[in-house]
Amino acid sequence: MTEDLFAAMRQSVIDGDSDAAAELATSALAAGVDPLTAIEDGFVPGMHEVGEQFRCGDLYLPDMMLAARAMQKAIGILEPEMLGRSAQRRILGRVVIGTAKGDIHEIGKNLVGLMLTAGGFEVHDLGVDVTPERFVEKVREVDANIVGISALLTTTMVGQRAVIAALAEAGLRDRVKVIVGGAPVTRAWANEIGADGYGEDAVGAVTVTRALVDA
Ligand code: B1M
Repeated sequence: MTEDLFAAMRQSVIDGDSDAAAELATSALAAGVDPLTAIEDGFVPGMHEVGEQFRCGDLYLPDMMLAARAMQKAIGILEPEMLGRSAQRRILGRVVIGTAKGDIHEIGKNLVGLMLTAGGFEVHDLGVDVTPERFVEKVREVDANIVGISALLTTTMVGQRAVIAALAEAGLRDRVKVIVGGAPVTRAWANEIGADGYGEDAVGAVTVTRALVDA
């Protein structure tokens, strides 16, 4: 039963069918499916398939955009339930998060931000295509102790290194923990650029962030 639901979710993303994705997200909530499981096991595999077909030239940019829209519609419906489950008592830390300069992929970053919020962190989302200077400015403004940088392109991963360098230059590096993630990002890359943590997925990002602030 749940397997059929997940298969339909996957297909709705591949088809770029926002209405179907929304209906399936609503059905999942009604059936008591955990919203994060619905995203990770239902909708995300559809995105991976779309990415693979794009790589092979079987799908084009507009198809990828429609798929992203369907996925975002579904997440929008699941989001309140995810946040509602976290009756958090105290703020564990203040996070500034964004996608690296030159990169407009936001779904994974949004999911990480959502899970951090649900996990008890105060999250300041700078959006996509964020310059190192903007990260620095926001860290100062909100007195953040965690910086999260997402990158989905091999060409924009260097932007993560640039943010770390900018934080050091601004004299803020000792005050903040930096976590990085995104499809092409690895633990080895995180170590190479001097990040404090690496999140393979949204749950991993919360685990590593909690560990970094001793929560
Ligand atoms: Co783009 N794209 N895209 N794309 N896109 C990829 C990334 C690609 C792998 C597709 C492919 O070729 N197979 C490829 C990159 C190749 C590479 O660099 N090696 C690619 C390309 C080439 C491009 C363009 C260059 C295409 C073009 O214009 N010719 C272009 C670049 C635009 C730019 O950024 N300047 C482009 C554009 C787009 C769209 C705008 C159409 C759309 C994004 C829409 C949006 O975000 N609003 C899009 C999409 C949807 C994808 C794929 C299909 C899906 C990405 C996604 O949302 N995944 C993607 C293929 C793929 O990844 N398999 C692809 C679902 C999401 C939940 O997973 O983002 O991995 P993900 O996030 C995960 C983890 O990575 C981790 O946790 C998340 C949740 O589990 N994580 C973190 C992410 N950030 C983290 C931060 C952390 C910790 C963990 O700490 C801070």
